[in-house]
Amino acid sequence: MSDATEARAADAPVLKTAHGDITVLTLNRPASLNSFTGAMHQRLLADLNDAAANPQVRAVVITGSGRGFCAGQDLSDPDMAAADGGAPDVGAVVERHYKPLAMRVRSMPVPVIAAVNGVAAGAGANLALCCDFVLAARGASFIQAFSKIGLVPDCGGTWLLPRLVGRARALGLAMTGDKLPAEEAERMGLIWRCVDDAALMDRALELAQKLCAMPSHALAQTRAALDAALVMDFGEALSEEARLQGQLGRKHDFAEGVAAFLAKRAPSFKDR
Ligand code: T3D
Repeated sequence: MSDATEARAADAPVLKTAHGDITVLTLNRPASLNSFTGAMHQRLLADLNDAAANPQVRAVVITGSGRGFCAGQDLSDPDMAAADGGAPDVGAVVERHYKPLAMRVRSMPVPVIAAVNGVAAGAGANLALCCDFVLAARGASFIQAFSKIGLVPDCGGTWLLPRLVGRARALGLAMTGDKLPAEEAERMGLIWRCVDDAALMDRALELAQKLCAMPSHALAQTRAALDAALVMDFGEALSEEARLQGQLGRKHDFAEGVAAFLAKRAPSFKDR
């Protein structure tokens, strides 16, 4: 696998490295546990948009530098303060930054893996939960920190939490703001897997590599179908499955998957 780190200042808010077909985006404000500033938002969204538009990219990994994954909003970022010095318009910040970010992650044409290397708090926790897979180091933790500062979960938290772990646990996590260790997060089904700290990036890249060899378009449609089915009745979900299979069945990747199976060879998928 060839690695290439894009030339950026060492203190750029997001670092970008290509590992073959995988783009690794590293949140890079370690002194404040990679909390979000306006500049970090802009860079991350631009990098995700670039990855989405680049047909060479078949998986994205998001991780953090230093001991944290992301501590959510940088509570001291002057960019987030009200221009007139009054109370900040937190809703506008969420609308301007967190909603586009969450929507972007959830609509990527390729799988997105969060490699959670340390604490993930507030919108940082929910950014991870927006991803298709959350792999967390054993030493990592998840905190719905919002209640401690008088807010509700954002960056998709209100939608994601009850769907991932049920209402009782979602409410417990959101109301207490307690720290949830990665192993417990795995046990309750909040995340995909907890791995040894030192193995985190290797495991994340292995998973990404496996996904790179799979039919990206069908994987993205699988995500969309599962999300859509949550608000459908059984019959509607069956109809949606038929509609999607109708589309996918006409694509290159289906013909290639079947041909490869019959020829007992590895498939070469390319649809986006
Ligand atoms: O505009 C809007 O606000 C809308 C958007 C809202 C979305 C949100 O994400 S709201 C939730 C914001 N996040 C938080 O409330 C989490 C705040 N951080 C913490 O509670 C703790 O830092 C942690 C539990 C995450 C980790 O604790 P610990 O003891 O391991 O580390 P620490 O010492 O608290 O933090 C290390 C440094 O990072 C420290 O700076 P220092 O003292 O070494 O100079 C700390 O101030 C800084 N830091 C951590 N989180 C943030 C932060 N600085 C700014 N903003 C942060 N969110």
